[in-house]
Amino acid sequence: DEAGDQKEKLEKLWKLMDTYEPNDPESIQKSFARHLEYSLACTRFNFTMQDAYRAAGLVLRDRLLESLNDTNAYYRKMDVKRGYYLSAEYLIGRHMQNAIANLDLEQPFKEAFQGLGMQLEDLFHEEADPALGNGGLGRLAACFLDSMATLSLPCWGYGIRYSYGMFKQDIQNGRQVEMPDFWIGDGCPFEIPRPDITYPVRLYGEVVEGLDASGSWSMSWVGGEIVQAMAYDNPIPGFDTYNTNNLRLWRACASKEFDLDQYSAANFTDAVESRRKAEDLSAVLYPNDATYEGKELRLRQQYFFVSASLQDLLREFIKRPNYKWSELPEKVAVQMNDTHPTIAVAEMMRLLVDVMRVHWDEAWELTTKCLNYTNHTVMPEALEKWPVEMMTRMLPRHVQIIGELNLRWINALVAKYGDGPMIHALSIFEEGDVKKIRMGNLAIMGANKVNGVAAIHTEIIKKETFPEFYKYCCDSGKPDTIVNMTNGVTPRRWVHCANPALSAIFTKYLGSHEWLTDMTKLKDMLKFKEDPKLHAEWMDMKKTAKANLAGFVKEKLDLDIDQDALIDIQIKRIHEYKRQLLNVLYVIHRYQELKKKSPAEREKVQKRVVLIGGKAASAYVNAKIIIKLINNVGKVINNDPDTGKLLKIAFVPNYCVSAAQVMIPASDISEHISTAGTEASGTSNMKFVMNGGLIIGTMDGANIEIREECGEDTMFIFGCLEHEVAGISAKAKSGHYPIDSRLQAVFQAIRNGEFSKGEPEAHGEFCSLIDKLCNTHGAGTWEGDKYLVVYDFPSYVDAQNKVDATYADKSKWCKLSIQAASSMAKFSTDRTIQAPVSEFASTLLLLWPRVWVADAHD
Ligand code: B1N
Repeated sequence: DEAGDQKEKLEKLWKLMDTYEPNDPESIQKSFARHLEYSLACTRFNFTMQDAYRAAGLVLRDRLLESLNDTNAYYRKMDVKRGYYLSAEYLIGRHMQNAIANLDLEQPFKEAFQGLGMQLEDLFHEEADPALGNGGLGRLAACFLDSMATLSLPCWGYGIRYSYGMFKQDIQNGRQVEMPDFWIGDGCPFEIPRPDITYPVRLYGEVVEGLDASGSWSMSWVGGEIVQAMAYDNPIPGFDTYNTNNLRLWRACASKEFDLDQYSAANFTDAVESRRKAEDLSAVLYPNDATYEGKELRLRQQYFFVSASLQDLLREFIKRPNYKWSELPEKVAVQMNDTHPTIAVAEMMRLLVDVMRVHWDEAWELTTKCLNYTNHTVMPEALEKWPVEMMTRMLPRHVQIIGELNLRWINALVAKYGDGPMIHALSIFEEGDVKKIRMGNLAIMGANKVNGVAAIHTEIIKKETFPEFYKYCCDSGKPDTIVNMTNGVTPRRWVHCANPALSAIFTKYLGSHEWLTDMTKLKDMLKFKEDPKLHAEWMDMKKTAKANLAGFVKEKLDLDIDQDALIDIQIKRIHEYKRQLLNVLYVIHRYQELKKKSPAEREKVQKRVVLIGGKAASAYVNAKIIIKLINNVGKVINNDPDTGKLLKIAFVPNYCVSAAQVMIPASDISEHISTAGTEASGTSNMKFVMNGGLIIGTMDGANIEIREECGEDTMFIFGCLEHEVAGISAKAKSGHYPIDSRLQAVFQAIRNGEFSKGEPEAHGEFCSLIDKLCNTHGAGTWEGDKYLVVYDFPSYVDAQNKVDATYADKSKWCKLSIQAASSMAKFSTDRTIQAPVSEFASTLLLLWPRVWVADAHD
């Protein structure tokens, strides 16, 4: 009989597939040769390094597919609760080195390629750096994926497969020039296109009311246009576990159900053009960090990936035999990464009520139990608000749903507080000339938990960002709706891969690599912190990292850096609140001090190399001027024969994840100098300290907690405190505070044109920057020293002096470095991810035991 016949054939196939790809060096070499020839159509005798990288990528992909498939089958079999991370950004960085490490294939891969006359590192460099994110928010998402896989948690990431990632930054004549980043180039060997997994996503159109097929009254959203979301899967292997999770990214494709009428001869090219336009949806990542542009395409992107992801996860839920909607919160937890995916609140309601026919009240209960929201910034300009007019055109049904939700919400609030300020603050709608939908308010209303990303940030959320919501939570007996989840970073990428020499030291002294999955083990390093043998190895490790950095800087900038100098690094997005300006003003001051000294005295000054890197949003004028200033200051200082050997400053172009992996290990000191209360957390601060770098910084974001963990002596703190900022600003408005005489001298040099010789345009720009700081910029529009650069300058100079003085004692510095790096357990994303699992498992995920999943498919 036919069925029996089919079963027999399948069993044959299963038998054939019964073995996994072997991982000895020779088998890896064989797989490599096979992929070169049969997947890439090269010959074994003629291929480029790029081909070799691709073939090696496919060798890894085979292995990743095995564990991905087994893991999926296992999760299904165990009917686990699943977590879904919804993020518009994933700054994943290169896959290859990380995948090799996490799959525990470092040794055989090394041997395999050495045996073929190739260095693995050379292959790593062939990989384009996937930059599907702007900065900390996107990188956090990527670190979370690594930790969720490593902890064997059944959690997937969902996002957008942008064809163009974060732009490439070129520096021409000292200015930023943006170049498109077509990272996808000839295809990424790690991703798995899934043409069979697509969902329709509707945009525009209208809502019609009426009786449906079953005779009940309902709303249906019809017309408009349909874009198809096609899945691209990116396997995310865990470290020291067989589990491999998935990052599913959606690409927009024209609808397959095209309208035949449109394809009449006259309209043919128009019709093709409209299909092409649909595909633009996932073309490009918006390059703004901590601000947003109210662009319609951006809202389309957000809805597109949210709708596809929720359709996908609900499909997985209803695949389960005898599913009941009431079980949804036991099986599904969704984390919204900032306001970008918060249309999920309305989309979940639409899918449950309109499509799945769940009763409104139950749907709302399920939605609010499943969704959670992370806030990442207190900058008011980053909390998204969409014009009601725009959203009504694009998502008419969602605006109806939001209207209904808001009505109920407001009614409940009026009953509690009467009509008044609470209502105005908490309404989803903002009144005004242009009526708007506040996505932050939609998120807090729809979320089970709301979290900030560092202790100070969470307190600011309660006091300043959403104070009325916090009051409402407290009055309703649920103050713990707003919780803190201090950020982290993954030690696999940021210590083990970025700094193999340091990883080897830890493993050697601790006797195992367990610290890579349990960073509390590093505490045992503290007993060696005075050990001269360790000191020697530690300094060697820094030397190796500095040599790598020197090679990198030579290649990018043709600049020689003295490896005995103190390496001082600031790498992050260029933003006024992050105060790269404060850094460069200090460097000018340091230069002036050096110039004043006699040659003999100069020799006593600590040598320093200051490296600054980061991208400016393309429309951010002041940030771009700051980049130009850094470059111009570098040109003068680095070429001055009096000081060139003692002080260097350079702007490192195109800062990205792979650049970070080279730069961070080499730093002695790094700058985390935002105005108190402005940087929600920061995460590079954690990476630097894990690599034995010390911090000069303000009492802001995660700096505060790092200092708590590592000890006050390991951090050079300066600047006013968060609670002092308002008072200082208020005073400044009625008469500026005095400007430190050293800073006056710096301003004078800038005004004299020392850093803009023959460049009148740059001169004007530099002067406008510092005029603003001195509060003489535009009467009546006081912005002045908004980020307290002038105010904090003197204490910053003091802190820098202390850095030099401390660095002079090499063994003291080394001890502090060991002490700090060994105290960073709190800042592993493993801790961030695990915290909610044990604290409130019902809202996030069930911890899944680490298992071997070979028998997953029955
Ligand atoms: O998120 C990071 C934090 O460590 C940083 O302090 C914080 O600045 C960063 C709109 C953002 N906040 N907001 C953004 C990014 C893109 C965008 O379009 C806002 N990024 C942060 C991780 O918590």
